[in-house]
Amino acid sequence: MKDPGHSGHVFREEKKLLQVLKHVDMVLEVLDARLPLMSRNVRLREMLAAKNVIILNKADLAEKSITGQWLDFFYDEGGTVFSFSTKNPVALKELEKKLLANRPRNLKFNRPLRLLVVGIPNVGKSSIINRLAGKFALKTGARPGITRGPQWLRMRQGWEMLDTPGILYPYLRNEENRLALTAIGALEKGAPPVEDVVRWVLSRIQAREELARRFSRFYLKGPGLEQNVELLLQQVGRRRSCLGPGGMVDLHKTANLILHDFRRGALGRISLERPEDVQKEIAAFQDS
Ligand SMILES: Nc1nc2c(ncn2[C@@H]2O[C@H](COP(=O)(O)OP(=O)(O)OP(=O)(O)O)[C@@H](O)[C@H]2O)c(=O)[nH]1
Ligand SMILES: [Mg+2]
Repeated sequence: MKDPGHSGHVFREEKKLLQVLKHVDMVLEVLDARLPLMSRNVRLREMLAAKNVIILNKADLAEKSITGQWLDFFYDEGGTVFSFSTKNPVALKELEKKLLANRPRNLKFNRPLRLLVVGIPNVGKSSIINRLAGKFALKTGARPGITRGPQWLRMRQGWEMLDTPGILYPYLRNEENRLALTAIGALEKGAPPVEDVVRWVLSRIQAREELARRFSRFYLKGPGLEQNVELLLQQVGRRRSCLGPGGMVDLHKTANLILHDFRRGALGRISLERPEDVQKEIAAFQDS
């Protein structure tokens, strides 16, 4: 299958964004709080930089302390950044206040604030607008590609917001990026096999003792700290009766179960990226 990152569709959508950019006051770049760097479309950020505000959404699914570290990370880069969760009513009031505080100073009297919302698929762009609008005006869903075209919507605060379809980075060649983006539901067409996606999520969980313990407690009802991802998959499959012919563990079924639980937050808050890991990778790269 053709790599979704290469489709002409991406470039057409980017062009449309550039056309509206001059008519908006602020751009809300929505990232997934569990995966802020890999869920960032660098091309979009560069195109829209001047008016950019970053929102780390789905903060209810990410580890609080790590989200705090990411806020510092983006702040240190000189950006305006907030964390948010559509599940948290308090966060809504705070976001409204912060957006107002960041509006351009030269906004003409009586002209409504105009905001453009961008990001990769499934990070919650339409859900954030619905929350700000106080109604379910836009279709949302737990898969990428729900929003089909740009759509303006008037908010109860008088603002005008433009929802846009999710746009992936067009050169998505790095296999780890593809696994990670599939894990958070941003990539579907041409996605890697679910077993590999779950192996990747498990490798992230296994790398951190507290997450590994929590995972084992959830599935295996014990403190078992199985280090081998394949054995762990087998154990979960057996424990959850994901079995195929001859009583063999059905890996596909097991992986789907784990991915579903991860995405709905049943495994607890899990941040898949940490600033310290990224900094270590950069240091290793520079040493090599
Ligand atoms: N747990 C949690 N789920 C969220 C949050 N925000 C959105 N979601 C869910 O994430 C899924 C995607 O939300 P959408 O608003 O459709 O995402 P989108 O970015 O508009 O996606 P596209 O239109 O496909 O690009 C939906 O199932 C939402 O209910 C959040 O803060 N926390
Ligand atoms: Mg949408």
